[in-house]
Amino acid sequence: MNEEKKTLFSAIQPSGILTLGNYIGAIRNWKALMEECNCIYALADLHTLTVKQVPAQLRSNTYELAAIYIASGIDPEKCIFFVQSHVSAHAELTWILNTITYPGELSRMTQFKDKSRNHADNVNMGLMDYPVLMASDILLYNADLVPVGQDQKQHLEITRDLAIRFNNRYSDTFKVPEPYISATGAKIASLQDPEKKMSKSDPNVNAFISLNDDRDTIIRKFKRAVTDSDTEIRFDESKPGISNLLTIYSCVTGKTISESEKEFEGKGYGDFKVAVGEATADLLEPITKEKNRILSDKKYLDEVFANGALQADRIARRTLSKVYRKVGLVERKH
Ligand code: ATP
Ligand code: LTN
Repeated sequence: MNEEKKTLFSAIQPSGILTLGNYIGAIRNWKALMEECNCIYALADLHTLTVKQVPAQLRSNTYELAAIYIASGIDPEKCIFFVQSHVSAHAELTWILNTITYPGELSRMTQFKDKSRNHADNVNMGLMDYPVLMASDILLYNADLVPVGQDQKQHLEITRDLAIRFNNRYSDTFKVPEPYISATGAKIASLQDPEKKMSKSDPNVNAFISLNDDRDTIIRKFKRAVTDSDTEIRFDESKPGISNLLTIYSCVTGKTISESEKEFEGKGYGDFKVAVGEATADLLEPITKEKNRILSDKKYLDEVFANGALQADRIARRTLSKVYRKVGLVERKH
């Protein structure tokens, strides 16, 4: 690791096939940051267990997500790329941090409230403890920056609170991380309900673009996207559907919002929706192809995982030993 560069940590859950929202809000930024920072990226498989998973599906989703990352330009040679459950320090630090976390601050989290509602038959301790595991992920690596979407900002705040609380109680140990939320694409909305975020677990498949959708499906979903009854293609808070499509168009083409507005001046919603679909398909097609190629080589992915776990474990163990010492646990000598 280069000492002069900032350390950046992020993770994504292998809880299903990624959406365009995940790509724009997470992966794309991670790639851009790889040159500037020492990057550590994890597949947060332990987090996915907070809602019911089909075991075989979780395993295949984890490989699939790894292949998507690599196909999107996250080079495992240039960052530390690993599976969260391969580094046991994450679960171990969670236990210690749990002892300084109050139930009230966890039950207040928006994601906990939302997920408790959506998974009413399985409101488990893990779901409530989700932000503490996330704090452990980040604090083990002394990360300066954590790129996340807007929806994760609250979890970053609790991570900072826990770091400060621990440092105050036991002396300076953790670096207090900063969120890194990119200005555009921080929140891509659902195509069916532009007030909601685009989410891979949405029961309505027309609400999201999956990275596995083919060109025709992508275009069809954009054609069906919910918009208003106006005709003007203009970015405006009162026009969330069109504004979302403009954001997507600008993110996938690299054009600014005002360039995009100009391009479609005088054109109808129909033409615009097809153009957004075409541009999105142009971006995703080569990634999907490369992902399928990588996915057919499990041996390569297992090697990437083993190598990443080794590097991550070295850093995480060092932090965990320090924490164990600070809280008064007897050091294991051999
Ligand atoms: P789930 O639906 O299973 O809760 P999700 O689709 O919200 O999952 P996560 O795995 O929770 O995805 O998030 C992965 C990353 O993608 C996070 O950094 C998150 O902020 C970002 N992200 C998720 N959805 C969007 C979105 N609609 N727009 C922008 N970024 C997003
Ligand atoms: N909860 C995050 C995924 C995640 C994460 C992290 C993000 C797990 N651990 C640590 C940043 C840092 C989400 O994006 N849904």
